[in-house]
Amino acid sequence: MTAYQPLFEPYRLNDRLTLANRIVMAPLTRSMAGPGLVPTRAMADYYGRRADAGLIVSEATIIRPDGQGYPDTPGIYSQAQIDGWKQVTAAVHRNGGKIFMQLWHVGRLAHSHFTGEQPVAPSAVAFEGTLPRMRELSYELPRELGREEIAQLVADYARAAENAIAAGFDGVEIHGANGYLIDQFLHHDTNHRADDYGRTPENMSRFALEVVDAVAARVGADRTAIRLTPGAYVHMQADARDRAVFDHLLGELERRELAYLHLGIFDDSLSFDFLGGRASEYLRRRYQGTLIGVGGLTPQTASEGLAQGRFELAAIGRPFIANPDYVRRVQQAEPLVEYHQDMLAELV
Ligand code: FNR
Ligand code: 8K6
Repeated sequence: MTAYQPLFEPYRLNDRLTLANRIVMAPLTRSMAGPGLVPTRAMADYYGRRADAGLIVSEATIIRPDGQGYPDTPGIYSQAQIDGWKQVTAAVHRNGGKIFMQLWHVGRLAHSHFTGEQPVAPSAVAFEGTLPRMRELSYELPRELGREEIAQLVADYARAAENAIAAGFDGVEIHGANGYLIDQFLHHDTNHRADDYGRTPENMSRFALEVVDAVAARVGADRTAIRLTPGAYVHMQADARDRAVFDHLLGELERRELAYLHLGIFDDSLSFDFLGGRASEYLRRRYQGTLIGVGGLTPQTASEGLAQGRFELAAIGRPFIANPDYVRRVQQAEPLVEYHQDMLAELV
């Protein structure tokens, strides 16, 4: 028996996928890929150790070279990367787990230091600031994407999804959160376009939905998921008009019967006036499909959220870095090791 029973009930995502419990390992960038941005043996071991989570979402993985904004983040566009990821998915499956790949393009948060090119974005609006841990580098002014380039990006997301399935993943999560490329289309701060990708909720949702539809057409809606940050709280400024964009987008997403919708936020105790409360509450009101809650959850608050129907699955980020055996510790009501950012230096 456990004090946190709701976390340990199996969950049927859809006809294809059933998860052993409600605990999701959140996507966590670790910047540990090898040369060529190829996943390593150490990464396979790291994910394999955490396979008792009901679902693992991989660290954000770039769909093509110009999507890179941090050092040594893995990719999914070369054969060597696909082969590297095969070791990871094999380790997770061998230990009885399931794993989705998070598909990433950072848009204006890319840097020529990594890519050799000017970053691309919906609009030519720079993020004010310096790169994390690389203070000598300021973010650059991005170039506005042309329409053919947008179509190419959509195709590149679909190709990346296909590569992820070839590498043995159980599905893909499109990274539409935290101020990266897709999120840049969804907020007025970063989307100043005058064409049919800008100005109105329908237009501003268009890129996200085109990516979702292209990925779902390639790998199946039941293996396609998306992560969203309706309250712009990181890498951009909130604008009350963004609410209408998410209202529209969520209605469209619900009709598509995806594997799940995942909130992207560091702290879900934050309240957003223009969303009428917490980001998770806003999503729940607008979306009746499977929702993953996240953001400072403890075993206690995660269990309560599940029991109250505020979300169906609970994602755990930093505690999973500090506790490879998070699931076992919670099940046995053992104390957890506290996360510290120095733990990012090593894959344990
Ligand atoms: C993150 N987070 C994150 N989110 C995401 O969508 N893709 C990613 O690659 C990363 N990378 C990442 C790295 C590190 C070091 C941290 C701490 C966080 C956010 C993460 O998935 C999660 O939403 C937050 O950490 C909040 O959950 P916890 O940590 O409070 O359980
Ligand atoms: C050895 C170097 C490891 C560096 C990796 C860190 C990169 C983490 C990027 C994830 C996103 C972070 C966003 C910052 C959020 C602030 C929250 C309020």
